Amino acid sequence: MRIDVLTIFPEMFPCWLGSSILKHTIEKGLVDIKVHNIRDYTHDRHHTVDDYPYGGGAGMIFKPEPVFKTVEAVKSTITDERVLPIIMLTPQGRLFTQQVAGELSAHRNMLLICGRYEGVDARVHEHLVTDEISIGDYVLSGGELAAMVVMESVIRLLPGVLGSEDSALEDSHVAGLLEYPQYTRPPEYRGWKVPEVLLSGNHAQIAAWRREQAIRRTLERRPELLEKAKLTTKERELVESLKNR
Ligand code: 6GU
Repeated sequence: MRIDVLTIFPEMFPCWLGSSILKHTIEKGLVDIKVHNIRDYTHDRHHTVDDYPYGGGAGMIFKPEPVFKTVEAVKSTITDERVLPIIMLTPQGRLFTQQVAGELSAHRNMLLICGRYEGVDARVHEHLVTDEISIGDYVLSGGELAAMVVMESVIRLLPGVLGSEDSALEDSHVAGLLEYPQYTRPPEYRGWKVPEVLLSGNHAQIAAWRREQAIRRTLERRPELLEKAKLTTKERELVESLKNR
């Protein structure tokens, strides 16, 4: 997958790009990330990317021209003819979830535009972008951190990125449940013991225990997730009995 990121703060990306898992993924050629500075696509002496809002109000608004110019320049370097999602990161977007990450991971290319909190000229939204994504109901000053969040969750779903192919399947949220608790050595630490079943070597019992723990944890922390989770009749009964305690 190739990802092009458009930003006015390109200096925010190298540290994240150099972090270990991502670095290996890039070196293996599984993903290619290109960061573009929108300011490089301005033509005035001051490299202006924003301006005051028509009608008044606080903050500055991204001008349309530098954004259109950057997208058009980047698009002209993409030879693959499959659909190219042009995604704006903005608190006005649809909510980013594991399912959206899965959708995006199927594309050959994607283009991410880091918006800014105060706003982007509406013509960019109306005539340039194909999708708008928010990473949650809180406000960031710009879309850069959101773009990194989206990229990191999408990239780990690409074939060959994770060591064992099925480890992404066990993640929280994939099955609609939170993950069960994990333990490593020692078997006893400060008097706190690892649950006996995990030391038993009985794989069926371990799987059953983990499943139940995942359900209990989800009920306790994120009960709304259980409505959409795929549970057996027996598991639904367990949920009801736990609720009625
Ligand atoms: Cl994508 N951008 C900004 N500026 N704030 C956000 C966000 C995005 N998602 C949640 N808050």
